[in-house]
Amino acid sequence: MSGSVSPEQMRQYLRMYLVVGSVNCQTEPIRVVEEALSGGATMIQLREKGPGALEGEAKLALALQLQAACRRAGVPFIVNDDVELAARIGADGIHVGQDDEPAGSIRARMGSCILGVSAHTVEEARLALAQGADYIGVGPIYPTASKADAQPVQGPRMIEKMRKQGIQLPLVGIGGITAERASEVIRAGADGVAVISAVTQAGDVREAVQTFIKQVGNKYLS
Ligand code: TZP
Ligand code: MG
Repeated sequence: MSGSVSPEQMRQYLRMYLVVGSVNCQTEPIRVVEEALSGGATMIQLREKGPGALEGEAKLALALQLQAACRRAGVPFIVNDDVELAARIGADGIHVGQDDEPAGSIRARMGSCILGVSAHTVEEARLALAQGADYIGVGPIYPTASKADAQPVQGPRMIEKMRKQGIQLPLVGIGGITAERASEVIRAGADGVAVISAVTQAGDVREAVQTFIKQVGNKYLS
């Protein structure tokens, strides 16, 4: 069982997926998110992790602020890992890794929300599908400084391999993706790119998002 979002809609949401936490931002996260939304970001994930990450009420307040901006823009708001927070605020979705609560139990708990799962192998991708994932995140595709405990770099070939082996789930690449590398990730079979630093560290966030969107293109509408 997957969520209420069709695979076609899910692929659209994945095109320019901004993953963001206060730790990644040089300015207020809400400013980064507002600018990214004005540039056309298609989905936003709050990933509040790492040294200095907000907790408790401060994290809740940030989540509510970002969620409100996403609602105004009509863009889904996803929470990383924290199922309690996602449930409490009625987030549009939740993204979990292999070491988090199993996707199947989240699906049972959260009903028809968007459920994303990180997958590093074809087997993990198949399991994610069986457990009701709406999309998988595959990475790190390239070296990244944004995730301390990242798995080994896979390159776009892992995406190619998953597609060749019959994984049809909506799929987003993540890890070290820049606008220059985005088309390579899409050519490998991804529906979109999930990005932290290339957007959050950009001098002009709106422009950075717009450049990504041009590179990703839209293979479904053309
Ligand atoms: N998962 C795999 S790589 C990564 C996550 C959360 C970090 C991506 O950040 P960046 O800055 O886009 O490389
Ligand atoms: Mg996790």
